[in-house]
Amino acid sequence: MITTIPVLDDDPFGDEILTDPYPFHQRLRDSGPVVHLRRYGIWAMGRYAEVHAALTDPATFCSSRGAGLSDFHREKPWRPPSLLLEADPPTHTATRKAMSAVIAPRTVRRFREGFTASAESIADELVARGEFDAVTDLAERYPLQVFPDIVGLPADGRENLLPYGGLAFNAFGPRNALLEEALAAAAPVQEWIWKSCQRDALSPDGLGASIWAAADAGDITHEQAPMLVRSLLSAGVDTTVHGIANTVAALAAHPEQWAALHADPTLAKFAFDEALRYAGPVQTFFRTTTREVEVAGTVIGEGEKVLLFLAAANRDPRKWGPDADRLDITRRASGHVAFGMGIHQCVGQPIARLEIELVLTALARRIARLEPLGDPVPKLNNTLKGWQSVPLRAHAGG
Ligand code: OVM
Repeated sequence: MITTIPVLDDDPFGDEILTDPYPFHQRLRDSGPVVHLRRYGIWAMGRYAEVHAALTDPATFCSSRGAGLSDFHREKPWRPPSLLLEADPPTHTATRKAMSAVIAPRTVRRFREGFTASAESIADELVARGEFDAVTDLAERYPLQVFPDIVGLPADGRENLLPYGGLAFNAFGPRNALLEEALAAAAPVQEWIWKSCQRDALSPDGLGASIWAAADAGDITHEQAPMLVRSLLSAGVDTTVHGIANTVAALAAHPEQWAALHADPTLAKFAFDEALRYAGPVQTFFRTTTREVEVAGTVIGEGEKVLLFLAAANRDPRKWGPDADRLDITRRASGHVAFGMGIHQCVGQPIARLEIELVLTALARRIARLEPLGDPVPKLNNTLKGWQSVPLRAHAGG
């Protein structure tokens, strides 16, 4: 069978698509299961079936050549590659196992009390104020209040966490203005991050110290320990900030969905998964082919970059039905790929889920109606979809 390969000229890292990616996602999915993006000479997949299949076949779609556009076989990475995200088995296996043990559900359960207190005090304050910005007053504040403490980071310099995350996620894209701008101010940020990954910078009771203890136990090496702490700092802040902002923004834009959540705040868990399906922070990740592979009739050569559109897969009507573009907190959203899928699926998930469940519950209990006070302002990043500002008014309710 001869199939013609669909070719698109769009720039998925251009301002237009980053601002509103969903029309492009639909064109991508409808163009075919595998599409060539001429501008970058790469392949792209936007349908759930193929994205899921690629994520769960790491032997063919590898990560050690980078999870971004840059091929680590051809270009020097902007930082030493992550031992988790940018590694394949068998290297990945030991580091992943150690990190999963550090972030075990049993450990994360101990954070519930502290996270709840933080979430409730912020929610109380926002309700008392009435008007607030869901990004600066909530989504950026709460994770920064709880996460650095559980890692055991030094008190000074935490303002470097958001710029570092922004840089790390921009760095998966091309060297466009977004990445250049993030790199321009990066040196002191990177210095602080690396210093904070060392044993002597970390409090003795945090997740950072647990990673170092895993090195003492021989589960990982002492050279690997600071690199795994770096993974916590790279992936642990911006993701949850954007996840909270996107969830609150989506629910505020759908008053009937917020009303349903307020009526039954135990729906917070489901509402969050649905919001992640509907508007996930991490829009895309790359893989690189380790061999020639046929996908749905299209042959992709060895050493090719493949851009997986997680956010497009999460709205694929072939998977989610004709109303895939609709936010519906009663939907069974499990199976979405906002956290990825397979061996690289987000290892920090228990922390992220706990954070957002508790903050959303605190808000849902107190706020009957969330009134948008103007258009949200998008925040552009080569990988993360989110907002710079989401002005809201909270209407208290019993
Ligand atoms: C890492 C990492 C993992 C996931 C996402 C990410 C910046 C980084 O291990 O450093 O984004």
